[in-house]
Amino acid sequence: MLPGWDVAWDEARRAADPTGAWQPVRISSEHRGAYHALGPGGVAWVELTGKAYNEARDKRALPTVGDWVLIERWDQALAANGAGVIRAVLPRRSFLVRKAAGEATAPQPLAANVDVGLVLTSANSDLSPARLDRYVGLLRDGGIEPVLLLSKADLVTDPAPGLAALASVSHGRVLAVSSTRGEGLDELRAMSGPGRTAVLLGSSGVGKSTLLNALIGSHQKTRDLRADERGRHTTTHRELFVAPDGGLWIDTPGMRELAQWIDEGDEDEQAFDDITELAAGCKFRDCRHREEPGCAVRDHVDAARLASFRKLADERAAGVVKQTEAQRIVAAKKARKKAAPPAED
Ligand SMILES: Nc1nc2c(ncn2[C@@H]2O[C@H](COP(=O)(O)OP(=O)(O)OP(=O)(O)O)[C@@H](O)[C@H]2O)c(=O)[nH]1
Ligand SMILES: [Mg+2]
Ligand SMILES: [Zn+2]
Repeated sequence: MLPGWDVAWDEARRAADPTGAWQPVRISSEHRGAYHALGPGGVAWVELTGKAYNEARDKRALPTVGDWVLIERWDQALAANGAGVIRAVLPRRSFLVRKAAGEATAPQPLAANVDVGLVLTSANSDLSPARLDRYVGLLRDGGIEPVLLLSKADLVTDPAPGLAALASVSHGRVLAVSSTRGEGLDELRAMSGPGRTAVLLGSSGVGKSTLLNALIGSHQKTRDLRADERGRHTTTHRELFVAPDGGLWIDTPGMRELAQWIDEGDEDEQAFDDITELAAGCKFRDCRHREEPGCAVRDHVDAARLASFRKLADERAAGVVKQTEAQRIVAAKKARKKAAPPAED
């Protein structure tokens, strides 16, 4: 079995599947309604039935990266004979979900069954207490231990002030790391390590994928600073990797705004970083800076600027609806294809 599987998971499996007919595997990435899963024998495609997909109340009811799921026809899926069918999602031990912003959006699950959330801030750039505080809040809400990392520690002469600033945001652990010098890697492996799952979080370019490569020797794409790619996301989707020592690590694309739930390669809200910072002072976490009471943004941002921010938010909201509908249609089509009687068995 995959590292991380234990007696308690085995019990959960028996409760969901008393005859033991289905194979437990772990979701490693998500691709518009279909999934890659890691299990005995390697990686294979798995997917939900159209019925299960359509019955899901919102995205929280669907499998996400890190979920343990039970699969029918795993062996065929491994042999690349179509996709395995997800029959059950085992109850989650922890669950990282990004909050919704605005009425047309819905909560977005980021990862399930994670033990440690590593939030990176690069030592050579300004730290944003508001943003870090949101990460810490989301992690704690999801039952995940937050650890704040000062990344690229080799770029400063003294990491102590940076670490002190991080410590003032979270009462949890803080650690300086340098992927180029290999500093802090042993401490990180000790925090997560065999059988445990860690998720790497933080803005684009802070060095999440580079750190993962240093930790586990995987081949995640990292940004080439020689190319002019400022603001571009290098990692484009969330993915679970298994380290040689049996530690499990989830890489994520940088997120600029945690309350927004379109991630994966979105950059225009960078232009509104000032609003994002001020928004930390709003009474409501999901404040849209319109009519909400206790808004800290409305009175401090120039009207024209606020108008363009709202326009972007509206476009987003419309885009969100389109995107989920498109995903639904793709999944339904696939499910119909699968529902056709198979040639054999
Ligand atoms: N000096 C130094 N540079 C680093 C370190 N870690 C990463 N970098 C550089 O920072 C840049 C961004 O690193 P990535 O690992 O691609 O950043 P990321 O957080 O994965 O970014 P996204 O995938 O876009 O979210 C690359 O050019 C790295 O070489 C480090 O420890 N020290
Ligand atoms: Mg990356
Ligand atoms: Zn507000």
